[in-house]
Amino acid sequence: MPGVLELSFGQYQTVYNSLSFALASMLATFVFLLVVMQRVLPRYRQALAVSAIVCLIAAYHYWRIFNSFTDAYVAVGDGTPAMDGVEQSYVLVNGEGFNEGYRYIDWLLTVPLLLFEAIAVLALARMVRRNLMMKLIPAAFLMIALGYPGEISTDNMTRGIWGALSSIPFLYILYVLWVELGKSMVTQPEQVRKDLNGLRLLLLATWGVYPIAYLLPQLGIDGADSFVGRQVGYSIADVLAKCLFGLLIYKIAREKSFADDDAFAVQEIKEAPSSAGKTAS
Ligand code: RET
Repeated sequence: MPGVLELSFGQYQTVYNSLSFALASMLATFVFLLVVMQRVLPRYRQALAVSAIVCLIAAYHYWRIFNSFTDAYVAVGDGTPAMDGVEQSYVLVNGEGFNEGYRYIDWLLTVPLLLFEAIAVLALARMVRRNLMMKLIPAAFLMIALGYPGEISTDNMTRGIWGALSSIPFLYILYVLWVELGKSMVTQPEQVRKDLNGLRLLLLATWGVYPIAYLLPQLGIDGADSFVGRQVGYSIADVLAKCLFGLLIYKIAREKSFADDDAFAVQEIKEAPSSAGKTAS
């Protein structure tokens, strides 16, 4: 818990809007994925279903985080901000702390599912898939469980130690995705290979934001600034890692469906003449 923290009006609004933006994005992506589910072959629908579930779980948690935030902070001063020249600010009410736990529970559920959907969309042989999941899922659990004690600590040393421990499974996940998944990519059609590469880059770029946001206090950014930075950083990274990632999974599933089944491709192109079937839309 960040202790007694005072947020300026602008800082309060920034966190409020980031959480609200993330909640809206998760809900919209959830609906979108459900609607387009029929536009890929049945064998790829599981990946889309998992992606939709990830967005729903996240929407629920963002709703809880949002409420926890608005309950935890109360306005002090009665003037409207900037109108009477006195900045209104928000303080954390004692005893009603902002609960960072929702975020970690969300990750505990969604990170393994995200890894599952990335593997599922490849439609690899059962043993290869099993092998990858057996490595990735325990590592994802460890990464998040080890990060949490540091997240709720106000002591930089404690934060650093748990952060370093959590980074070990994090690096292992990146290694498995890069090296082991790379081997499976060789057998994929050309366009799918390109998209998968994009997926891995997106994963690296967005997953990299989490440890950086976590490290803000260590980087000399303290108190309210670090709290706001973390909330904004985690929210944006979550939207990219869940929503954008889900949309890319859909694109890959659609391309693979076209590549696997000519009749399905022809049927889909007839139904969607503007897309001309060259780029999956
Ligand atoms: C922590 C603690 C500090 C060290 C590291 C971390 C990594 C977190 C990651 C979270 C990814 C979450 C995703 C959620 C989307 O659903 C726990 C912040 C390495 C990589 C992808």
